[in-house]
Amino acid sequence: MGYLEDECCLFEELTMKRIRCIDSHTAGEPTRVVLDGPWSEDESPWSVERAVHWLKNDGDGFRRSLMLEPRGGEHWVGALLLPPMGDANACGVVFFNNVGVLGMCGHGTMGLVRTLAHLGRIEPGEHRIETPAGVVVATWHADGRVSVENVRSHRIAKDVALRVKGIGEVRGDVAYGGNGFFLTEDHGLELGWANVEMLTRFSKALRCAVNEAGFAGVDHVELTGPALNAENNGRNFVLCPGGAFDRSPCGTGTSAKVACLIADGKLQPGEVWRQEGVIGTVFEAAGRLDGDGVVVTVTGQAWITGETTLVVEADDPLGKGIA
Ligand code: PYC
Repeated sequence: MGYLEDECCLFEELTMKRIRCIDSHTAGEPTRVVLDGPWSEDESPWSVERAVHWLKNDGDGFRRSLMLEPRGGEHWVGALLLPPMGDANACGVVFFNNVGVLGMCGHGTMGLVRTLAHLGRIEPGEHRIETPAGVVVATWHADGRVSVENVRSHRIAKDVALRVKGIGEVRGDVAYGGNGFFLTEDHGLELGWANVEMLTRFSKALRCAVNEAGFAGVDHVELTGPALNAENNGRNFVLCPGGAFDRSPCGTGTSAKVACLIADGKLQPGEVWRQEGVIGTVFEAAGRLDGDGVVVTVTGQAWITGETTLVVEADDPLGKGIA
């Protein structure tokens, strides 16, 4: 059933939209899998490319309804579930947040896989998922964990010196892990939950500086440092597009980090890197060399938090969210 349709009476059909979603969190970061797409039943299925085009052009109100307050919030990531285009694939997905469409999302893929299992649509094993960044291979493990073999990651530029307004010079790497990242250890800040306002302000200044330096594709900033828990290898704080930070260690950010570590010879292909995020939750990752990049597999776990039907009443002035 499409989101424009309604199971209830004709009056409600004319006055409200219902959108069924399954909500989950992956290591603390929420994902809202959207089951009711904007297409009509007689249309041929939408590909990932078509859904991205629609979301970027005509579907902004749909995204905003789901992601902005009062139905969402800036830390939410949405995942529009699509039918697969390739026979070998389980589904397609387009991730988005409060400011736009994402290329890939590691925690969101784990949330999607948990959701598909919750709905009884997949069994343990490997599942190929089409995303705007390319096909990723997710493994739903019998113990509840999810591994995501991400699209190929690579370092774009090493040891870039940024002039950051009000801060001075900050050096770091630019890398791709399914999204564009500026990664730096050069911050002198404590990577803790109590410090997230300062970390967010600092990271936003870095994002402006890296974009001004000509890296327009960088929309995530990853501050890295030593792990607080001795079982882990490193800790991070990741600013997502917009103003929210990732509560999880960030799957695409972990991929970018592993690609840089392998490029520097600080991590060997196949060696496990335990990445702690800003709230202390952990993803495990390991990479294998692939051409001039690294294919990183990131493992974590997601939990269902809600089976939601969002309602948008036709006369709601905030039907498309608070701008
Ligand atoms: O896990 O890749 C990720 C991610 C990107 C933005 C939020 N989470």
